[in-house]
Amino acid sequence: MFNRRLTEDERQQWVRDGYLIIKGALPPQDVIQYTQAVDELYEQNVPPGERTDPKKGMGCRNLFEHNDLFIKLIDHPGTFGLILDLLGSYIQCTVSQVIVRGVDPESTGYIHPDGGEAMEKIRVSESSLQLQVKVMYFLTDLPEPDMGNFVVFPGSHLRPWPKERLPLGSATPGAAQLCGAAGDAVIFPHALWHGPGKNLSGKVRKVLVYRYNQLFMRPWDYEEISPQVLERCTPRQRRLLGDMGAPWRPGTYYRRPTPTEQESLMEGV
Ligand SMILES: O=C(O)CCC(=O)C(=O)O
Repeated sequence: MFNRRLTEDERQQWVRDGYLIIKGALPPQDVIQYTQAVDELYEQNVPPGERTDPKKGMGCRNLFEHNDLFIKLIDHPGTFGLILDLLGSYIQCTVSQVIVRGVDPESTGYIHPDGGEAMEKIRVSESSLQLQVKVMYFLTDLPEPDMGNFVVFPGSHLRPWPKERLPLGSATPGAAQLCGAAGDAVIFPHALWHGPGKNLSGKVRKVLVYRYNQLFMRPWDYEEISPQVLERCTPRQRRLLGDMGAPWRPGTYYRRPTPTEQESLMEGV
């Protein structure tokens, strides 16, 4: 089922640069459907008079409540095999987010590692599973820089985060603005210095961001997923949203809930 697994070259690139670009992670049909779903959210969140203003961005989280398409993306065949290769299978999907980034010529960007005050000081070694991995799906073609591209500092996942040197931006030496096409995805760990670049393109840039963590970490977007959403999920998706299939007991999020459940949910890998 999961048609993309990490190749040896990709593993080496991940260790060295700290990110991977997955060309065509979403097929064209999916790009159309997800763009429509994002546009619907934009209409719900942005007042009619402001929708034609390319400066008007939007952020929206916990997408599962809004549209079942966003549930499907939890274990999308174009990326989920890679998530399992990088994190192992004791994981939870802890963020689902739309970011529509408006035109913003003055922006210096917002470069950061993920996870907040404590997690930004933690870096895993090259032989470790990751603590967290994010997948950003481009829904907009980004053929050149300064279109609101995602900015990364290759190799920065191996270095301490230099808080005292802030702000870093897309013009800072070492920064790389990632170009690509709608449907491509970038996968990156929490420790990589990253953020949005300037958008001078005259139009908004749309992405979807899904974050996966080890099961023993807390979700970011929600405390618990609603029963209404869980009802609409497959067993694997429910498990990936933290439903362990049994009431909580000590150790629930540290060990497999039953001897066979974990393996059966990852079948087809
Ligand atoms: O919108 C962007 O390009 C940046 C998103 C980001 O920094 C994040 O998801 O952590």
